[in-house]
Amino acid sequence: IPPVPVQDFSQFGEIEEKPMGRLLKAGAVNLHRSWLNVPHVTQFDEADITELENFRKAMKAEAEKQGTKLTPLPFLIKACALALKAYPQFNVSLGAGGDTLIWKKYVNIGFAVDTPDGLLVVVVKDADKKSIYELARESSELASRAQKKQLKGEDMKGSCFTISSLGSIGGTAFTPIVNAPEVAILGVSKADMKPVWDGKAFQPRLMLPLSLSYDHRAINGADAARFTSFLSQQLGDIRKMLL
Ligand code: CAO
Repeated sequence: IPPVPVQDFSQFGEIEEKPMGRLLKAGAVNLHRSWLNVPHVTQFDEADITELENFRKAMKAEAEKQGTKLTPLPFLIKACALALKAYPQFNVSLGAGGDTLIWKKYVNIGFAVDTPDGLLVVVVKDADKKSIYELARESSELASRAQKKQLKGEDMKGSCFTISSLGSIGGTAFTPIVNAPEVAILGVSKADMKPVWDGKAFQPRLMLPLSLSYDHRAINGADAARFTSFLSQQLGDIRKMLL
């Protein structure tokens, strides 16, 4: 690829050149490799999380008694784990020659953690087999270890699918880069109250924006739309997560 021409910025004003940190450099290599190798498409959708948020708020005190903080993240992990079981074509990696698919029989969900040194992806193993409380406890423990630079190698390995949640910060949508060799990543933006037509009137509903980027070599657009619809249904009626 043609290189970006080097410029002397000091001719325009004062500058300071600093080395990139180790984490930032490693992230830059991974993201650039994925960007160049993976033909990306992003599918957008929304989930009505009005009931989920009511339930989550009602359970917060109880969760604290159990020693954990109940954020939307464990529900997202659970919904993604169920979606990977329902649509196993998202739980694959391309084989070395590019003409086979490796189907994974386990469901490990990674999620991005924003730390002062850069981005880290930590992994909740066997997420499909864990309760919401277990997912809450484990994900907050992993995120806190990431912040304190106390992660072990194992904590960052073996992810099948990644969640990048920017919902606590803001934004309406974004196009995350697939964490190759995975074939899909879910971007989550800030939930917002919106008027939703129920057939008779507009109702105020809390809508969560979802952005699913996927590797178009492994996944087709129709399956991506089915996957986000499924996620939207699970998050829209969390009773379905029990079935
Ligand atoms: N919409 C609205 N509010 C949201 C939300 C959403 N989608 N997601 C979280 N929030 C709110 C919650 O309501 C919560 O507050 P209360 O529990 O008091 O109601 C608060 O934000 C908690 O947010 P949190 O960030 O502490 O916890 P989390 O479990 O949602 O997220 C983590 C944890 C590690 C994912 C997050 O801290 C983080 O690092 N996100 C950044 C990831 C990132 O950088 N991605 C970019 C990667 S490049 O593709």
